[in-house]
Amino acid sequence: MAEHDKWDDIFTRIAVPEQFDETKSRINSFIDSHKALGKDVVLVTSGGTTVPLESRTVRFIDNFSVGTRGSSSAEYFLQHGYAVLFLHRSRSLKPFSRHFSRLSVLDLIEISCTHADLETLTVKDCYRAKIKKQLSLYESVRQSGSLLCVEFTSLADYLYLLRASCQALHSIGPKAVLYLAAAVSDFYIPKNEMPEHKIQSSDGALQLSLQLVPKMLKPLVKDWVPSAFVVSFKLETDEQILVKKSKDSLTKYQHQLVIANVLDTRKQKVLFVSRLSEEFVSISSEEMAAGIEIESKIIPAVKQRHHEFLNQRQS
Ligand code: 9Z3
Repeated sequence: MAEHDKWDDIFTRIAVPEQFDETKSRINSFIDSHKALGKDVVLVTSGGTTVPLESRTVRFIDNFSVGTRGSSSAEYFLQHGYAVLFLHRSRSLKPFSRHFSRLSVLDLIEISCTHADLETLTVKDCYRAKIKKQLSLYESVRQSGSLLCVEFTSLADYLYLLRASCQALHSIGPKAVLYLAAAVSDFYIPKNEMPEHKIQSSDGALQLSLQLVPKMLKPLVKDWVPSAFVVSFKLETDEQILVKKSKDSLTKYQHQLVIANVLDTRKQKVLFVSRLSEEFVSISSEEMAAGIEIESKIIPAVKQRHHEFLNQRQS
């Protein structure tokens, strides 16, 4: 089967997300409003996908990604003037609220007594400045309407929503950036091969047969958003194969940039691989200790390359 047909085929083999039409209209309105303003728009994908083992899902296959890269990158894109369509795994980290992900609401507030019988809930002093800072950033983004968060859980949700987002972004041409940081499963179980009910352990040891997910970058670059600036991520655990695999990906899919990272060092260094160059973006141990995030350096570097790409298209 030709690659293109495999892609069409997979959409018939996976379940359509709940409320797909409503979500699609939210995405379309968001893109249309920013198109009217002439803004650059980035689609940031973030977090891992689940692969259900049963239709009425009790068990699923998952991966490590919590969405740090995607959620922090979204904040820096907003700071750099982009509107952000944030396609993220449900309950993974989100821009602004991510700064409090290790805390529960019960850690943040306390009961204080102002008068004898009057109890009020107040934010603890030690968190006040941090909350105020994130709240005011969040509020200004909310008022400008420059962030739309859309959730996925399963691989099927992700694929449908990715395609719908790309088709909407197509209308803004090279002003669109795709920043594909989500850790997407390479394997899935087609819906007609999935048992409806919970798999019973009384049936003995479980053997799974998973199908390969066709690589989505192919139709994405070729058909869905052919004039956008496309950034994919390449994750490996073995640094030795990273550059070759990134270059192979660029050759195969013909997109603009691969950001290559190794699992253990991904928060400290990444390698930008393009057709003409390879360049490290990193932060020092001192910067890391001071709370500087690598995404604060990645995003300006992506923006610079995106704008060079835009200038080439316009000249
Ligand atoms: C990445 O490489 C991201 O940087 C991470 C971020 C998933 C490592 P966290 O969420 O992690 O901050 O904890 N994303 C892409 C991973 C991936 O599956 N890439 C595919 C591949 O390497 C190609 S698109 O084959």
